Amino acid sequence: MADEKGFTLWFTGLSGAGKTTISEIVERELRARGSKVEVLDGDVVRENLSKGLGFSKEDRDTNIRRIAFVADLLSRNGVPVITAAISPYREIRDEARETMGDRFIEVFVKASVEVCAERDVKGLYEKAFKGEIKEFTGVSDPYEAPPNPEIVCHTEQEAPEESAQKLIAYLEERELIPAREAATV
Ligand code: ADX
Repeated sequence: MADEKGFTLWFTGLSGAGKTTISEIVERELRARGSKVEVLDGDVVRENLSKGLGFSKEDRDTNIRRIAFVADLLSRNGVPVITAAISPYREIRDEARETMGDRFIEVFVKASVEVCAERDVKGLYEKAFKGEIKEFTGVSDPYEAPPNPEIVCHTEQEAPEESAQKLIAYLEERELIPAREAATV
């Protein structure tokens, strides 16, 4: 896509809420439209850019500030970015918003601790409830929900595809991506 507009879809939500799943669908859809979108996923970032960081408030803040730094660099150069990290602290998300201004689009991927624990895709909630993992978001560590996100994905009721479609529609609405051309017969 020539002359793409840069923006950052900033996902926030509990582990297991659906951030990675939705981000993958949106990424696929944007790429299918010729976009140079990049994804910064918490689990992946922690394997490289943030390797060695843990889950204290200080380490999480460092992780999120690094993600915001890269998202800002890319998005201000016309590259669409999707970030998918828990990003539990409001103040640090607001810092990212401050830096990126209009380019920052906060997406609350919303599911309760109970539902995420029931899904327990990675088996981490079980360990967290037993106390085998300390400082686990939503169980033994805080999660500060965004008061005014641009978009909320209610993943307890919506399928990931529906959430992704909602995001695509929002981006089209704001003319950050071109509307899909009607299929020709
Ligand atoms: S963040 O708080 O710094 O934004 P991030 O999204 O990068 O977190 O990483 C969260 C992922 O790390 C979770 O999806 C989970 O797989 C794993 N994890 C391991 N320990 C914890 C913990 N104590 N709290 C939350 N997630 C954890």
